[in-house]
Amino acid sequence: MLDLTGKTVAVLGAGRSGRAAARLAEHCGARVTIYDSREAEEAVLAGPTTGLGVNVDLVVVSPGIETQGEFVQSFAKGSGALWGEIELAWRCYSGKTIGITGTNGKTTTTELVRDLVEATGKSCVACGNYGVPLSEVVLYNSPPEVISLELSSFQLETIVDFKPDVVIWLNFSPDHMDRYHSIEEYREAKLRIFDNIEDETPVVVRAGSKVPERGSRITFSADGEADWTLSGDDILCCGEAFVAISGTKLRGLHNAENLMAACAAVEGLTCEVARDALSKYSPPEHRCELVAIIDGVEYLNDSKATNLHALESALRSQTRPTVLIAGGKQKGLDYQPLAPLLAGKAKAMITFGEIGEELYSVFSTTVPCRKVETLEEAVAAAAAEASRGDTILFSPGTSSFDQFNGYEERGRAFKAAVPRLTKTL
Ligand code: UMA
Repeated sequence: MLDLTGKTVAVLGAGRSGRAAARLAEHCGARVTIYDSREAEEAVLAGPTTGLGVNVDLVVVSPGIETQGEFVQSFAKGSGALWGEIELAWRCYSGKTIGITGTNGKTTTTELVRDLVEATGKSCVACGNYGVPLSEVVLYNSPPEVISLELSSFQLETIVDFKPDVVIWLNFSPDHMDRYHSIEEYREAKLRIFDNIEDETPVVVRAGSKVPERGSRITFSADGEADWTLSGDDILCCGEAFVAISGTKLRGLHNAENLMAACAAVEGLTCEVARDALSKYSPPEHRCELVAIIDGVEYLNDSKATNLHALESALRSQTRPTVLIAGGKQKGLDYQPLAPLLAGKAKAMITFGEIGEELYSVFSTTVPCRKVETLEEAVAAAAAEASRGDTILFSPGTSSFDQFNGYEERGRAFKAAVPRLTKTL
């Protein structure tokens, strides 16, 4: 364990990762104060305390706080080191770290890696941006042998020596433009996952990704040449069938890629072990989740799709005629690039919410389109358009805050609307 005896530590942010980091730093012997510029309600240790610019030996920053902002910088000036919560926790962990980043698919892949590692007989915990701070896991009575660590760009911004034993780079597309000045800045933050890796470190990347030529590369792709590829229903490893997607509850080409990346990252995994583990895996809610099959129509809940890339990847993944439901909060995104894919994949589109009118005017010349106000109306309208063998895909492509408190609530509303519809059919 890291020795911080006699050191002063300022933890910035009294959220989940800040509180866990404070407990960990205290466990390492430090004198810790938590500072929160938004005065979080929950009191922890000697804080939270508001304040600026105290000089300490170590500043530990929560991922949600802007690194270049005044709050962090006022502590950084005159203090010793500045680490993110991940850096602190990783320095206290002696097991194997599988670091997973990308814009979309991180959570599913993080869970798949955890289940596959466990299937090989090792203990593993999914953590990081996944929801459980690494600092919490490190303080377990018996920490796991392996961690499946979901990493956001926010967390990677503040690493120093952090070095995963395996890297998974899933994909990259614009996101978090409320935090970064440019896409390049967002990309730079994410690319930091490669900063400290060694030549022999396995790096699992989507074929064609523009990432540094570092580590020992293993590629995957559902639609091109790679070490891990897709042929019909089968995921192939170096041309040999490894697992069948139909043997899992995962749907869509993007999930096929998540599967490939996870299988590629787990040492000592045989296809027998993988098939058994994957047949038991239930995908996270709200990510192309199969909700119901009613009169031969599949209803997929992809409420987690809060940006255009996630919508595109869900739509591209569909292999049946698709009625798309999209809409939600106006985030100022440009939806026009979706038109060619929509023309090729969707038989109809239902738009709703704050952005419903705009989506309707952009796409009504591309596909048969209907605009409604609420999600419940959208489900009924989609059902009226769909026939046996079709898929109704709810992939909003923007956030939910015009009508809901987050994508989870929105996804639950979609699921609640589907059985209601069964009764009226
Ligand atoms: N705060 C300040 N000043 C600021 C901003 C925030 O003092 O300028 C304080 C808030 O008052 C609050 C605390 O900081 O008390 C919140 O810290 P935080 O935003 O870092 O949130 P945590 O609760 O610590 O959760 C973080 C991650 N949150 C973010 O990155 C925004 C969680 O990811 C992560 O699961 C958790 O650590 C455990 O590791 C969530 C997330 O939304 C799921 N991630 C983004 C995403 O997936 O898109 C990147």
